[in-house]
Amino acid sequence: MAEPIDRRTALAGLMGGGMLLAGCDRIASTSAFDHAVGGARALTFHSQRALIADGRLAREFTPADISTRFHANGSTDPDDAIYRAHVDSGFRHWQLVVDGLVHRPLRLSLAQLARLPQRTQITRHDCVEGWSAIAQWQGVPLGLVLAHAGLMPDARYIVFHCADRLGGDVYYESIDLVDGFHPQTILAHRMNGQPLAVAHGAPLRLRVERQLGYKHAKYVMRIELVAGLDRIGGGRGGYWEDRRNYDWYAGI
Ligand SMILES: Nc1nc2c(c(=O)[nH]1)N[C@H]1C(S)=C(S)[C@@H](COP(=O)(O)O)O[C@H]1N2
Ligand SMILES: [Mo]
Repeated sequence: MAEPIDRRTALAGLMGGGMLLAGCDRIASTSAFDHAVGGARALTFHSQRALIADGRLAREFTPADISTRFHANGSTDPDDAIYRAHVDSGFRHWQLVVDGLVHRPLRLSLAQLARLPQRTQITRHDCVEGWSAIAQWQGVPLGLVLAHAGLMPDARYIVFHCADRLGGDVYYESIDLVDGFHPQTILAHRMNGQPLAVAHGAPLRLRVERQLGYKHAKYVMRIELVAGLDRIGGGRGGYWEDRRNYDWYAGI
């Protein structure tokens, strides 16, 4: 698909003011303008590219397809003291941190996340260990949160820092902006109509439906926007990528 706006056109549009924007894709040009003026809904060039780069959707299922059992895998009950305190207080004081290469670092409570526009989807989770299960997930499109935070031009990757450790190392994962702004990429806080259980990543987990299970970070505490992944964890973009050489892009 041809890009509706390229960097040169966008820059020309910005320098020339509103007039030159008339011929451009509406969302892209508005976003470029917002970005240039530091507007509250700024999307960067990268994120515009992400929005249009690959819109393919993962398959969605019907309520009748939902699995009666959904295995919980990896960490299922983190023992981190701060996390335990959040469990004990029903996550009332928990806040998601969004920081790094953003114009407006955010701290969002569960209540605030629940008040943002929601997406609900019934999808199949595929683990490399050889099992799959279908569930309904509800959450906030990650792209919305990113747009609120306003990405800086250098932001290329989204890192999810988790509350749990496996074998001594903190679990983390990362995705690029293409998947970050994909409509089915959500920060899920409900599963099958219930608040997310601890075993499945309470209070908040990533659903990135076009990739394998290990990319779906549970217990997300902090989302960090970075220019590169080399200085995060072992430098390969995720816990299993570092440990077992799993692919960073785990497309299904
Ligand atoms: N924080 C964290 N996220 C994680 C894991 C983990 O151990 N810790 N395991 C991953 C793997 S390998 C899979 S298959 C899924 C399992 O999600 P589930 O427990 O809801 O089935 O979470 C992924 N995300
Ligand atoms: Mo997995």
